[in-house]
Amino acid sequence: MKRIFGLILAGMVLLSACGPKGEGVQAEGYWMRSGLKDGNSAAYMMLTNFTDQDVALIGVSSDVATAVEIHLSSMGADGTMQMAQQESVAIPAGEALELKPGSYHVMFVGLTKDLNVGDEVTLTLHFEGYQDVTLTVPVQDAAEMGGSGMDGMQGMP
Ligand SMILES: [Cu+2]
Repeated sequence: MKRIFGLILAGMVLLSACGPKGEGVQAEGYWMRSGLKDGNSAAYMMLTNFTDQDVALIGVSSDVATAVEIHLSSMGADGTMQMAQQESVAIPAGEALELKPGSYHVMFVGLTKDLNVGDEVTLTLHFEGYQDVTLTVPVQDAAEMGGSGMDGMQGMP
C-alpha cells in the first residue's frame, strides 16, 4: 500500500514537471535599479499568466516614489531612446510579459529616499482580470544586471 502511494506521488511530480509550472499570474526575476532621493528608478521582471484568461497590468504602487508608472522604452526615429507611459499592458492567457531594460519597465518618478544596492522595496502590481500581486523587490546594480546603456542611463530608465 505504501509502495503504491509512492508510485502515485512520483507520477504526480512527473506530470507537474511537464505542464506549465505555476498558477495564477506569477512574477519572477524581479529587481530594481538603485537611485537617489528625488531621482528616478525602474523595476524589471518576468510576468507569466498561467490562467486561462487574458489579464492586463494596469498599474503599480509603491511608497518609495511620488509616482509609479508603467513605461515602454523604444528607439525613436532620431536614434534616441524614448519612453511612453502605458495605461495598460495585456498579458494573454498562457503568455508572458517581460519587463526589461530598453522595453517595458515599472518607472519610479521622484524617489522618496535613496535606494541602495541590497535594499528591498515593496511593490504592488494591479491587474485587470486578476488580483493584486505584492512583491518584495531587491535593489541591484544595473551594470551587473546588464541593464545600463540603452535604457536611458542619464538617470532615466
Ligand atoms: Cu520609464
